[in-house]
Amino acid sequence: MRIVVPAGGIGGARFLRGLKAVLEAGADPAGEEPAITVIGNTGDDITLFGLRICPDLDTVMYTLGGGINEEQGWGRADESFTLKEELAAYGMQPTWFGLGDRDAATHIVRAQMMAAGYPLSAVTEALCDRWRPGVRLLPMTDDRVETHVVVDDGDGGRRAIHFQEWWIRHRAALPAREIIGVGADRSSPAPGVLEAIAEADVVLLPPSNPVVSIGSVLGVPGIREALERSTVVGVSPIIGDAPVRGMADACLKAIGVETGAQAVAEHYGPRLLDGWLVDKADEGAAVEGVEVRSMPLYMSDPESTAAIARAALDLAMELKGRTR
Ligand code: FO1
Repeated sequence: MRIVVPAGGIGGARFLRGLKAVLEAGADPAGEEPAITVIGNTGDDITLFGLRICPDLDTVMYTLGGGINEEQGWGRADESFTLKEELAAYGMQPTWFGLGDRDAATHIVRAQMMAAGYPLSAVTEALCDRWRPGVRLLPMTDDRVETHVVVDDGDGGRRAIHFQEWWIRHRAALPAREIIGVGADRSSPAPGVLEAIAEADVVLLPPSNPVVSIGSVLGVPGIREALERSTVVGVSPIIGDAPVRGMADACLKAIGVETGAQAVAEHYGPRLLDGWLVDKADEGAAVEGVEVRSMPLYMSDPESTAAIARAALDLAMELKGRTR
């Protein structure tokens, strides 16, 4: 059973932990050695203090590798911030980014390998040699793609700021007039991405941010088209009229999509989606050409998360059977 999961940060990582639990429980319908390939969003990446920081790749790697700060959902457990304090003491900007000491080692390894000419995919593989996440973690592209957010500049004009500044410093409270994947149109899928999608039995879209996480992965030319040829089941990141976590509503508003389980499925579209899991609160959701099923979607603990992953996998296998 080969499963491909395009993923962002916290929601995607937790969903993957549940999916791993389902497959490790031997509940694998096809009976083969299960293999999960994650296509990680790199649009959140930022260069700070000479370091290349890849929040969504690191969140997946730490969460599945056992090093994540569980309460925050990002960064390392048992973290300290001495480096951050020392940089601030020198007046270095920015001070709003929570750069942890343990986390910094990851970024130093990455910066050193990239400076030596290794592509991000090779760096990610090397970092995963330590963390052993139990999935194959591929960046969506080895090219530089960064999500920037266009906001009002207060003088009647507009300016673009890096997604991380908008997300962390401004808590996504500045109305986003536009969200741009800088470099996306010139990027190409990282080595192995299109092959993994072509060989996948099913593709699962976790409840990651549909705009800046899943949307960024779909924005790499060639990836959406490849996914459309597979059997895809998504899990709604919106329950009722609010995101389960994070600030997906602020992102959806920026692209003119209503914050709703049905609206997000319509945004992904029936060419991409074969199935869509919604929470009981959204039971009435109906999308032309998409098989909608409802179940409790709060990933409140490992058991409920595994149940969601199980339901998504079962629906995908059911729909795959139909389209064969
Ligand atoms: N999120 C915050 O809200 N505050 C932070 O200071 C912060 C630092 C940070 C450092 C490394 C990293 O991998 C993630 C970090 N995040 C922080 C989370 C990050 O902004 C988001 O998780 C993703 O970019 C969106 O999924």
